[in-house]
Amino acid sequence: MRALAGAAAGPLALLLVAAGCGESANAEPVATTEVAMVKSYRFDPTTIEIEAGQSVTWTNEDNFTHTVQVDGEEDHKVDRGESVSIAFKTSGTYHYVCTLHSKDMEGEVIVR
Ligand SMILES: [Cu+2]
Repeated sequence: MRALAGAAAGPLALLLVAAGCGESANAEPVATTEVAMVKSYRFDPTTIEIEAGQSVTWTNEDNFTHTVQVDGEEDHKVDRGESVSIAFKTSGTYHYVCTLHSKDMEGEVIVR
């Protein structure tokens, strides 16, 4: 029974595993300048891609206050329902965190 199921489901199972990887752990960069802080304690999307000179706006849709701190920059507090915009002038990969929940909330801005 196990061998039969394995033979039939083999190729399909591989496809499902590949699709699952793309959506979760290795988050593909999303081309957008808008990031939401969604319930609970998450940046969505986690990794975004923009052009040099664009600004990214983070909007807090969660029920808690969060912050946005790009590595090496000042911290920006974002209360519920509020937002903050940060301009990225130079290309590079910028990691950022919410300093209140740095274990759970982090993301990346890739500037082309
Ligand atoms: Cu937070």
